[in-house]
Amino acid sequence: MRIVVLAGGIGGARFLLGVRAHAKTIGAEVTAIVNVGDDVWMHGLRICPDLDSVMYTLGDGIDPDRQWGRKNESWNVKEELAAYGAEPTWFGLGDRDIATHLVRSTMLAAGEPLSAITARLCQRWQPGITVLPASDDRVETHVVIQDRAIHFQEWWVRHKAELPAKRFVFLGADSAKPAAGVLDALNAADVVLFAPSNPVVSIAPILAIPGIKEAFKAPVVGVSPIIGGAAVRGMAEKCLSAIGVECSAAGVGGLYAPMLKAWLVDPVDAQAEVPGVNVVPTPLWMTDEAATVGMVQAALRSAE
Ligand code: GDP
Ligand code: FO1
Ligand code: CA
Repeated sequence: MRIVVLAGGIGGARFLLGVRAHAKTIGAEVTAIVNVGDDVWMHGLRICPDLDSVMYTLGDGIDPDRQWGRKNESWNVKEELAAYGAEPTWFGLGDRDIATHLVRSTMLAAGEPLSAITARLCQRWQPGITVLPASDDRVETHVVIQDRAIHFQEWWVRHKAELPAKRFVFLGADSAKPAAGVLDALNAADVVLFAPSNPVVSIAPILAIPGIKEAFKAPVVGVSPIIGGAAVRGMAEKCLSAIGVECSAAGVGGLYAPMLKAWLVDPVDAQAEVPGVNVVPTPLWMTDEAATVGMVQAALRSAE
């Protein structure tokens, strides 16, 4: 069996731990198609937060408290940059993490595509699944605030999502192509899962790349990141309100409805209705790997 998962950072990575565990027991192959909309240049380095969250989480290198960057991190370079007054000072690159960005940026400068670079980085982290960027082209999420647009990281990290967002723009998406391997994975898939990732800034930028949605031939099952009208963590409420979608399991399911065969919601949202979609209540708290495996099993059952 071949399972393809669309994923963002933390929610995507934690879901993939469960997908990988279940795939091992049934002998399935897993490919993750990961959002690149958060990617950014900082201090001359290319940072890919969602790819790195997936890679570090599955490779047991993620910081368990922050849930981004490396565990056992030190911050000497950050302090030295601050001593030079080098902007941006609001974005923290840890010393260990910087090694990843150096390898990536050097390979980009040599003309390598992000998909090949990610495969190279994964040789070290051995995630046990195939990790693909959604695109090898530059696709970047920018946030339209009052009178201008700023990079998603500036909105989220610098301004802590406190500047009201009018809309989100995926710069470059229109002319971007799916990364090497993405369409092949979708064409060969037996099932496509949407991780419980942020629908607006993690899943939408993947779906905005022409050719990806069109390549869904297998049944698609989505998992709600919203439980009881709230995001489990992160900024989904603010993102959904910016695009005028109710922050609820039904609201997010409605966004994906034309693509979905089934939509997993937590039992507290059992009443949610998504026209034309089989709504499946099942516990959606990824408290540990076993709980997440239960979600994956329910998702695979509802694809049948
Ligand atoms: P990011 O890129 O690091 O923001 O991570 P994602 O976009 O992949 O995931 C963020 C989403 O994960 C948030 O909207 C959360 O609501 C969701 N999430 C986090 N933990 C859980 C959980 O245990 N269960 C469910 N259903 N969603 C979760
Ligand atoms: N998040 C923060 O809140 N502050 C930071 O300084 C920060 C640095 C950072 C560096 C590398 C990386 O891969 C992620 C980093 N993040 C940081 C997380 C990231 O900004 C966002 O949480 C994600 O892009 C949302 O998915
Ligand atoms: Ca993200």
